[in-house]
Amino acid sequence: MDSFIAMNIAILGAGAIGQLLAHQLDAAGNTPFFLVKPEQRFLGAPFTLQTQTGTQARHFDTFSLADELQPKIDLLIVTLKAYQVRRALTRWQAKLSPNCHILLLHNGIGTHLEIAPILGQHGLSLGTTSQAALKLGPHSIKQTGNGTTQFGHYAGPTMAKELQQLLLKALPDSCVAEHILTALWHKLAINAVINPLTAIEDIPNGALAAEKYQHTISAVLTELMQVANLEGIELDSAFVSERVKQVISLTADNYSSMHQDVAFQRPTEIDYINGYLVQRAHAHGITLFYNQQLLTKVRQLSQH
Ligand code: KPL
Repeated sequence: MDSFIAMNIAILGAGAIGQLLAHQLDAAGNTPFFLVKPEQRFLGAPFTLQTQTGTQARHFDTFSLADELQPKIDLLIVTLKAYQVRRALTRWQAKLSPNCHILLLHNGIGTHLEIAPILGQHGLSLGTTSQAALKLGPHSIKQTGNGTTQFGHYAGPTMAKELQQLLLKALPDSCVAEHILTALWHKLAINAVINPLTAIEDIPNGALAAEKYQHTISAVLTELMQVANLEGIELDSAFVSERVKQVISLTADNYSSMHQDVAFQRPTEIDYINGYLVQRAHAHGITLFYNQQLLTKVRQLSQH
């Protein structure tokens, strides 16, 4: 018998990435369910995923806090925005069995520190993905880009081998990262440059290749390298700069998630991106001129 079938996976956050993972897990033979707010409970038509090869429709159960949670969850994948994680996990915590493993997967860093007081006996893994999907409706998404996914252990009991293998099977180009924080910092560098600058300048990602942005980009990255160093995270500065350039060119026509958040007047993830850098810098007794400037400007934009 396939050992994958016995594992129950829940996804907290039925956004574009949460739904994409649900479809991918389902295709790998393990149908997850969603934990949602009562108004998002969905008993009707299936969830649909559009890819380059066609559209697929799948049924996923949805549970809200008022429901009895059957069966127990072995792995909870949290795909909420960073600023929603602590509050949502605090609400759901009483419904989770102590050996439910938690995997956080979002842009930015910092939630692993925020949830430490409520973690109890749960094992915690962190992850990062460059897969891309767009929400077309509440239960309908379009895959807009292929990408890689990395996840790795952070605290408490480690993720069960069966769960790891299931994720590796389900998620394209995925791997277990030995140093997951280093992987998160690599993604942080990309987001710390592209997200605020595209939001502030009101431009698509590709416009950041212009000469006039190069000084700011390199200053933001120099500050990031300085904080990483103080935090004991080893990054190769040439590699990081090259990777940022590459992502600007690979996603040239896209509008970053922060650009869209500002455009649609939604909260942004700035506090977990440049804000995280500024906060960690303060903890080490230094201030960051460029990252602080981006943080201030984006906060101002999202207030308007
Ligand atoms: O992760 C992204 C985002 O928009 O949040 C990038 C990689 C910058 C792509 O737009």
